[in-house]
Amino acid sequence: MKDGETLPPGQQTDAVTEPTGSSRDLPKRLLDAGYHPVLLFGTSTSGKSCILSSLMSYLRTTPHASISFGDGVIKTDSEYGRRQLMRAQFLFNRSVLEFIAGKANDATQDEPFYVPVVVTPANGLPQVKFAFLESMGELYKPAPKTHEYFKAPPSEVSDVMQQFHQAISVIYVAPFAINQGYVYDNNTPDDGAARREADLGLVGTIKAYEKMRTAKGKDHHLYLLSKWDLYTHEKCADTEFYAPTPGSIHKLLGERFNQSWSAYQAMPLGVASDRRNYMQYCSGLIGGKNILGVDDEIKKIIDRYPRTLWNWLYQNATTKDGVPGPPLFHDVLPRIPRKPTLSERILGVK
Ligand SMILES: Nc1nc2c(ncn2[C@@H]2O[C@H](COP(=O)(O)OP(=O)(O)OP(=O)(O)O)[C@@H](O)[C@H]2O)c(=O)[nH]1
Ligand SMILES: [Mg+2]
Repeated sequence: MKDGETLPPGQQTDAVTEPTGSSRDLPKRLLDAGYHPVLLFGTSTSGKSCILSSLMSYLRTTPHASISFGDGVIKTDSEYGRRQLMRAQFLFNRSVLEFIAGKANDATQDEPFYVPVVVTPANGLPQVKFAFLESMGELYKPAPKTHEYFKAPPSEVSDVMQQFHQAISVIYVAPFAINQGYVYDNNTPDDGAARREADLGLVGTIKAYEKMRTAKGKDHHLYLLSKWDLYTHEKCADTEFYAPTPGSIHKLLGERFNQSWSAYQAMPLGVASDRRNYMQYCSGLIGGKNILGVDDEIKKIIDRYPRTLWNWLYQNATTKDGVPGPPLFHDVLPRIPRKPTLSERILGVK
């Protein structure tokens, strides 16, 4: 290792493992400082970190809004807190800059943490603060040997679910394919066992949310079909890439993520039931760790994804008395699930 270089969090040799209970005051700190928590869930390699990097990269490489690190939210009076801060800064600075330079994130390790960011739109819309949960997918893997089949969420998640009484946004990440790179071909399902695990993992998350979330009424939910470029074999100019019909997404989700997609649509959300959306997402044309360079025209098409997701997040964070705030960008918003028509169900047509 060169002088001055830091190892990625998790590979730090002096890292001391402390009980995750040290996160206990985080919900209050986030509330007091006016943050909107964004919880991302999904098993390993579902694409969570790349989604975060693509969101932050987008604002850092375009003039629509500035994004800065939210200082002062993470308490640093313990080794645990200092590690949390360092990992959040590492993601915001190094991982995002590497992503912009064409390198995808490494697998996330250790305990979950939040990345506090402040988004200031250039056009005079209100500033909004977000705290993005970053965690390793291993935590959401089913635990078939336990009587409940799923592990309890880590305290960094359960504390926010139980003690944060304002709105949160929850994103359930279902990867179109698990294996990295362009491995999918139409005839051979690429990685059925891993996908079943990803599907069941999301069921566990949905059940945990139902059981422990204390303020469901204000929350917003998004079921996200990630790595969408693998579906269209990186053909981004194809309408199926940038504007697939609801029928095709419903069909895919029904086939590939039947259990979690069903559980998602059946979640008893009460007054928040219309705040349940879904969309496909592409963080970039990524093969392994390499993000392929694209021309300006394709970049604009791919950028629709972070724009749409930012729209959704920004509106969620600025919703007042059930009325969504203004969109950051005038792009399409994620859709509300609807029942496929008879012809879609029978023929799979769009
Ligand atoms: N083609 C393509 N590949 C993607 C995309 N997003 C992620 N990948 C691939 O999937 C791998 C894993 O993505 P991550 O974002 O690190 O997955 P994660 O959910 O954070 O995984 P853990 O940190 O292990 O929980 C990446 O290294 C990429 O190779 C995408 O939008 N398109
Ligand atoms: Mg990750």
